[in-house]
Amino acid sequence: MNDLWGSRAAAAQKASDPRTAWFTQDRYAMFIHWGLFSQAASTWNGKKYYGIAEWLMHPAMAGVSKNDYATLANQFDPQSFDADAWVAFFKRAGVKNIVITAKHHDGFAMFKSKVDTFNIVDGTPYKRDPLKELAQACYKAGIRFGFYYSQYQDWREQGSAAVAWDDPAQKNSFDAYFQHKALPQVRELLRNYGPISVVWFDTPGTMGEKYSRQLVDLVKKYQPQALINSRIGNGVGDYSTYGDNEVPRVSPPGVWEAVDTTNDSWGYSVTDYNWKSPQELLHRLILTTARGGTYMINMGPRADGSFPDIPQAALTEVGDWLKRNGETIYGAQRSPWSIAQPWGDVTTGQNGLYLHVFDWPVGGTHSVALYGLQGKVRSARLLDGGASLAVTQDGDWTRITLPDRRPDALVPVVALDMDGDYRVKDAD
Ligand code: H79
Repeated sequence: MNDLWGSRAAAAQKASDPRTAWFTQDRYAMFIHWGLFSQAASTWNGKKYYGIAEWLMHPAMAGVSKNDYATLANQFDPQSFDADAWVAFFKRAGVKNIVITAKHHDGFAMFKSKVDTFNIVDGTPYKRDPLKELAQACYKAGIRFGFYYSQYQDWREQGSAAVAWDDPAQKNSFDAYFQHKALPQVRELLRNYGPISVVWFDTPGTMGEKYSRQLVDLVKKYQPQALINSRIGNGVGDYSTYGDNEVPRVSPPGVWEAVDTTNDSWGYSVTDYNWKSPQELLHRLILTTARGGTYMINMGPRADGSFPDIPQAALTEVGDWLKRNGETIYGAQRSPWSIAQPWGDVTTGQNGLYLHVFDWPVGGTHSVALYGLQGKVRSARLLDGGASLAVTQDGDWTRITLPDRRPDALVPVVALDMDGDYRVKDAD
């Protein structure tokens, strides 16, 4: 899916690129899907739709024409948007980087654009540029700022969400759209919003390599430190993005990220209540770190600029856990085992291993076991609270005895103090 394997090989070769150091260090980012689709929120003419809200125009959802869809802009007026409040939430959640939709497939720019009036400043009653305010607030607070730009699909230019670029009904050819809108808008974003952490492209479709390269050249010219994800297409990105909502089961090589939703939609939806629990979100952050990746969790703000309560509370709980246990994620490395353990998962820190116990043993001997660890474990303790724990190393098995009572944490962590030898028998 989404040019995965080809670009992963490209990124693997660049694993030592020093520009990616912060990305693999920080581990945790927030994705923000916000646009005209947030206004519709998966409804149209009083009818509810069940799918990813930002795809409402597609015939498989409401099948809204581009002229009807454009009327959403007349009401788009996010009076509750407060960049500093958003950033305070990012801090509280413990993310180090954010990526926000500057333009999604619907073609609407959430920033001031001189090349197309279909943008939030020129086309809505709001008349402000929220990306400018957000970029500045992030910069002040030391949160990295990146943007999403749908470089291939642009349903406004394509005339419909279902029509391919080579259809004779097109107003524009792909090349014309790319030269008159995509490139100049990405240039605007690269020039007017301060330092950019990540330029996040999506669904390259059949876009040729010359287009991918033009985008790379543009990013290199204005923001040489910015990282580009693999969905630019044609294997020219700096790191690999897995499929939507995919956390790989086996550790992949190279620099990569998993992108996940808090419910089942990216954009705000009034029909989707399938929220992941705080524990499930934390498990997926840990599983991603344990496989060596960076985790980006999505939030879909309401059209008015406020965040829905349930995911906000859930991500705040994860942030509270990170305040006490952050060393197991930030700056941590992948597990010496390339897959998860039966009881949880492992990350590697400065002085040893962190065992994240998802399933606290009930009954029998309260222990977790590791197979094949070669190095010596000097001691074991609960990371939060510090209680020391008994360890035995007998042949291929290392066993840590846990307290009978599960510590009161979203995920309890056992820290193993070791001498730097993390080799594992029969593991890569
Ligand atoms: O921005 C988010 C998604 O909108 C975007 N990628 C993430 C980060 C994305 N682009 N393409 N896809 C997701 C694939 C979408 C497939 C589907 Fe559908 C959309 C399945 C259900 C709705 C279109 C409509 C195809 C089938 C029905």
